[in-house]
Order: sequence, then C-alpha cells, then structure tokens
Amino acid sequence: MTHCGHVAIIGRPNGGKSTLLNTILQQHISIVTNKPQTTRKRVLGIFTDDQAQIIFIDTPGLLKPRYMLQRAMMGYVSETLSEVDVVCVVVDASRAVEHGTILDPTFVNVIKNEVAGDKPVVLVLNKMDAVPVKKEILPLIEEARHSGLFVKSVAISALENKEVDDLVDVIRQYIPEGDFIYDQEQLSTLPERFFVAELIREVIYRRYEQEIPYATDVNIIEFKERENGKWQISADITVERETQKPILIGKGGEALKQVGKEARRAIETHLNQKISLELFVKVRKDWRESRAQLKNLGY
Ligand SMILES: Nc1nc2c(ncn2[C@@H]2O[C@H](COP(=O)(O)OP(=O)(O)OP(=O)(O)O)[C@@H](O)[C@H]2O)c(=O)[nH]1
Ligand SMILES: [Mg+2]
Repeated sequence: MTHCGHVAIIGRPNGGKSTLLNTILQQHISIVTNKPQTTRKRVLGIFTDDQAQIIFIDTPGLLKPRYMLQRAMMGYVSETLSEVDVVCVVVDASRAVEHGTILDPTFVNVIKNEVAGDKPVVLVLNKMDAVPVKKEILPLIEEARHSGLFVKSVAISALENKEVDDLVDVIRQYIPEGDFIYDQEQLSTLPERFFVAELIREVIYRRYEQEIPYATDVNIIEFKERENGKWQISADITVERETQKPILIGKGGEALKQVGKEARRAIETHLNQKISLELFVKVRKDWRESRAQLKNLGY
C-alpha cells in the first residue's frame, strides 16, 4: 500500500521555505533570494519514491498584510492550509536562538486560527548551519514541545542538505494511505510559463535593491516555438510608477540587458534548450494596490 498526501510549507518570510522545497526535490523549482517576500504564490512540487508521493506546497512568508498584493499572498496561505494533510512550519533557527524563543506570534496565530486541531504540524528548525552552538537549540525544542502546537520538531539545514531526509521521513508518517495522483516523474503541475516568469523575477530580486523588487512583477506575453526550433519568450516587467522605469532599465539600457542575459541563462538551464528572450517594461500604476491589476497579473 502506498501513501499519498499534501503538505504545506509555511513560515515567516526568509526562513528558507523555498530552499527546503528545492532541496527535497533536488531541483530549482521555487525561486530563492536573500530578500524577504520572494515567494508570492503557491509553488507546488511533487516528491515521489517507492512508498510515497508527497505533494509539497511552498507558500508566501507570513506577514500582516499592508497592501492588496500581500492580502492576496496571505490568501494563498489560507487556501493551502485548508487543503493539506500536514503542515510544516519553517523557522530560522539562528534567529530563534538570538531571540531566545521559537514562538513567533504571527505563525502561532495562523496555526491556532487556520489549522484544524487534529492536523499534524511539524516544526522545522532551519538554518542550523548558522547556529554556532548547536545545543542552544535544545531549550527551544523544549519550548516547542511545551506549546502543544507541534507533533514533532526537526533541526535541519536546507541549504546544506543536512537532516532533510530525516524531515521527509517524519512527514511520511503522517501521510495517509492512497494511490499516487501524479506520474512518478512529474515534478509539478504548474505551467512552464510560471517557472519562466519566476526565474526572471528571481534575477530582478537579486539585482535590484530597495523597493524595486517589491514594486515589480513579471508576466509572460509570448511563449512559442519558432520554425528554427528555438523558443521565443517575451515578458512584460511591470513596475508601479513611471519613476521606476529608468531605474530598472539603467543607463543606456545596460541594467535591463544584464537582467535579460542572466534570466536567459537560467531559463535555458530550466527548459534545457536555447531560447530568445525579449523583455518590456510597463507601468501599471499602483498595481500592488489594485484588485483589477492584480487579477490581470494572475493573482
Ligand atoms: N545559512 C542558511 N541559509 C539558508 C538556509 N536555507 C535558506 N537559506 C537562505 O535564506 C534566504 C531565504 O531563503 P528562501 O528559501 O528564499 O526563504 P523563504 O522562506 O522561501 O522566503 P520567502 O519566500 O520570502 O517567504 C536565502 O538567502 C537562502 O539562501 C539554511 O539552511 N542555512
Ligand atoms: Mg520563498
């Protein structure tokens, strides 16, 4: 008898949720940057071995929404929590050690209000490689046990792939019996357009500072094979104000050219084929605050 089920990966921004998904799948499926609020939608990744198929859903970091995009992001978390069999809460252990507590009010409230009482919640203490004195984690594990919120705590490093197998083995115990839903080889259900747009966004998050990454979104407008077998991809990079356009484009178009170059390489690796990539910059005024614009952008 096989097991099959869904697992939510939730937690504060920047805790390493997307890194964890990538490490479990050994694929760069969810974009990762050192800036908080990188993930904006649900990123589904499918882990399959002989005994189990575990469908992981990486989610945006938990925060108090201040604008409509963030409200949409938190909506994705709620939607995910209502659908899964198991919840993994990812915590930055190095920060928790510094603060002397694991219990962040933001995720505690989410667990209490949005996770059914009988649904197993696993605490993932991530970034253990960044905790210099490992035993300092012990009182925090004790605190987690005391809270009664978690069925288990696992200390890992997603970045260095330490104890991630153990975590998967823990999760496995809570996955219900059932037939596989997807092919053994299938990694996700999301369309290639999604991954391509995300890879472009990842480059923007890495290359620009301050508000630019947050004010930017990427939309694929063309994705087709040309007669010469090469794929033509065109994307709109949306900014929210006219003044952001020259920052994104740079002097003589140099900054945007670099984005295109880096993104093209990442997309070629992802699709395993040569592409041509065309990027356009478009202003959608205050899109982060506009329900209609968010809808246009697929939120
Ligand atoms: N030292 C260390 N850094 C890590 C580890 N896991 C992730 N990181 C780093 O933490 C940063 C954030 O990682 P992400 O995976 O994007 O975090 P996230 O929780 O998905 O963030 P949001 O999508 O913004 O909510 C990146 O710079 C990662 O390289 C880890 O195990 N150890
Ligand atoms: Mg993420």
